[in-house]
Amino acid sequence: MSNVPASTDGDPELVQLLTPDGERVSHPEYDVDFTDEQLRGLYRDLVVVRKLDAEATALQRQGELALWASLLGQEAAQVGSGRALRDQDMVFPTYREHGVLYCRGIDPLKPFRLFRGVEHGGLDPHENKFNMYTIVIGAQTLHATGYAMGVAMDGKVGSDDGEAVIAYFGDGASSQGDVNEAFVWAGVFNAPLVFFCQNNQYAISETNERQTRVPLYQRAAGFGFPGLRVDGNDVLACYAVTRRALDEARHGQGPRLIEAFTYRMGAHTTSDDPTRYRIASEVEAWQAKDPILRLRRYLDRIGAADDAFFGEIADEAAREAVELRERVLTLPDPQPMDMFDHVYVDESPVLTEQRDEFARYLATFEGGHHS
Ligand SMILES: Cc1ncc(C[n+]2csc(CCOP(=O)(O)OP(=O)(O)O)c2C)c(N)n1
Ligand SMILES: [Mg+2]
Repeated sequence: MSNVPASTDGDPELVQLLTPDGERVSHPEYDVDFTDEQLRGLYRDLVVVRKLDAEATALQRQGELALWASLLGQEAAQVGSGRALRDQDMVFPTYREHGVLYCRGIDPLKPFRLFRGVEHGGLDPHENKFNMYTIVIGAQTLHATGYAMGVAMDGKVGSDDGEAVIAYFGDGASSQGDVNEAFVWAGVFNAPLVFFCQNNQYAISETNERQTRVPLYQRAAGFGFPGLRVDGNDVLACYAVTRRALDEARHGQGPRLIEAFTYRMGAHTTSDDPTRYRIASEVEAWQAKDPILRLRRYLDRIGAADDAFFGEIADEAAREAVELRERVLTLPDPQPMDMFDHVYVDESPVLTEQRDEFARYLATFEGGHHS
């Protein structure tokens, strides 16, 4: 028996603007008027990020990636929140935020360097205001808190041009000490930070019942800032609540917690087999709440898109996936000496010594024989 109220459609606690049937509903507090062009743009993002993600899973299955953490099912949470960011905002992702990365305008090839094992990070956090992927669960929430406190100390909050920070994490991460410490610090220092929890209902094989006795968004109250739960499969609602929370943070109103209630449709990563711990009917029930399907139904319903448009988007996504595949397969392997680069800004004498010694060692392999 679950102690956590299941989030269903019509749940008054759940912010929703688009039902699974593609019906637009209004919300007294959170509503946004989207133009047809914006709606088509969001649909395009959802389809492309899903397609690129499927390509990545295929590449891993073919031995071209060491690992992949799929975003399948979480496209709306990522695209909605990702498109709500303003240019000046800073992002701290986990290892699954490929959709946010895409919306940030970052080359989708970037995370593949990490998952192919040809680079340790492969991202300059300053270039697009998007930190490196973090695999240590919850650690990025503390990094984000420190960064956001710095933003406030630099006087960059308090106006429309203010900077806000968003930290992504999962339902499982909410049990980590790091996340709870981040809540304390962000709360008492009024940091301009949006905690964006994608509750995909699993921490590998562990369910929500093993993480919490209350809905996660309610935790925020204990730390002294507001929290809300949004339908994580509704791209419009995810956009609306994130936009508002970021704007409140940039104006100096402090942190907010958004719990995007969604479902991990795929495996935890390509190393996982979810059929070992969950039943098919549960997955099927969530297929009916698919984030892409509901937006497509809505676009159809209001006549904002036709079959030609849906076909074009599918073709475009397929083209992007083929291009990505080709680029992944031609990523250069690193040279052994590269491991000494970027260790320190100013190299230490000990490292120089090690570098020289390793170079001499490698030289003994010249000619292909090592005796
Ligand atoms: C500090 C730490 N402990 C354990 C792990 C192993 N681990 C990797 S993913 C994961 C579950 C995370 O679940 P959640 O926060 O819900 O994120 P999701 O994978 O569902 O997106 C765990 C325990 C880790 N990477 N780091
Ligand atoms: Mg999870």
